[in-house]
Amino acid sequence: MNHLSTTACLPLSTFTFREQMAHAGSSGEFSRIMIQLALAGKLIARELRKAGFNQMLGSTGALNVQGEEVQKLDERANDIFLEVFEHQGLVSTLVSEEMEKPFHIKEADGKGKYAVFLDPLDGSSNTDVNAPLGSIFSIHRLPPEGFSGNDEVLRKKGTDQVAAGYFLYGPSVILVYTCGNGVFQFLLDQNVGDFFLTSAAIQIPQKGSIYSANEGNQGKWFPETRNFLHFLQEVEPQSGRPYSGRYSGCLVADVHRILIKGGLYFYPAEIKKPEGKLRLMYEAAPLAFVIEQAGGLGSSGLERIKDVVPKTLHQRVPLWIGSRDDIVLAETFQRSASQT
Ligand code: AHM
Ligand code: MG
Repeated sequence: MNHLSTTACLPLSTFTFREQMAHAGSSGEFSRIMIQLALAGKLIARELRKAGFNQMLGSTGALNVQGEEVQKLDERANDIFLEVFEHQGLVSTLVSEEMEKPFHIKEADGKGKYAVFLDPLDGSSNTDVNAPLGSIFSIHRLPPEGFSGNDEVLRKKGTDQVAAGYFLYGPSVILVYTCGNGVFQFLLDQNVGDFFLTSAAIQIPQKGSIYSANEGNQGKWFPETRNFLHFLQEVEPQSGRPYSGRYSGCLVADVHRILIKGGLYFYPAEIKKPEGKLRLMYEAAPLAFVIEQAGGLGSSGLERIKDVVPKTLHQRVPLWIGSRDDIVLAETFQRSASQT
């Protein structure tokens, strides 16, 4: 990994314009989208910092489109993303975990070339306990006629993503993203109010020694998944086992750890929920894009995540993501069952 310090003084805006201008005929539109996303990240980080003072912790009492409890901060984070793109004409459509239907921005009619998919606040069960949170985004190009109300133009494979990334709200706020030419990390300088490039061309270790999964669900898993977990826990120092378990309840935080340290995260298929828990278009596919760009793999256990064709916008998928060797091994266990 190429470690840069913030003294290199490369703010996100300068970086994205410079990158985009390297492409002939570029309009700068994509850089402007990244800057609006960064603005949303900064505003959400501010909300999280003061939530304890503003009665913004806890649930709204409502359920979202997924049937899950909506936290007040889920709703606020979703509103912030809408506010930074509304009236801009930059992005045509926003699809979010918190909204049943795509949100169409009328100012973009006839010019907005992009749709943005969002998990506005990932890991929101962590809000009440001051544990890490994230936001995930994925950008797709729309056909020239734009979004006409038919979901079909939005149901694109992960391989069609133009860019994807996440914000991680931890002890510091970071932005990690890829446009398909490597993975870049930016750190928010709270005093200056800007994101600065801190790492370029991030590479995930080829093999790790950490697994991240909700082991409390073992009884719901298929036997091959339990067997795999037990394999990772066996003591065999020459093959680097046992692995250490690390699980925060925030996908972004756990996958970021895996990106930097190696190993794998998995949220597998369950016997009663073979589709898994995580959402394809705004959780699994964007993180798979980042991890693949860093040299790792993202899999459903049987298929590359980026090749899964969405049937619905809020589709779920089992997710196995991380270091190349670890995911190849996990797939071997998953396939062993499909062959019996
Ligand atoms: P969310 O986007 O509604 O927060 O749900 C996704 C989260 C992930 O961040 C996390 O890895 C997982 O769900 C935790 O689920 P569980 O509590 O079942 O372990
Ligand atoms: Mg999430």
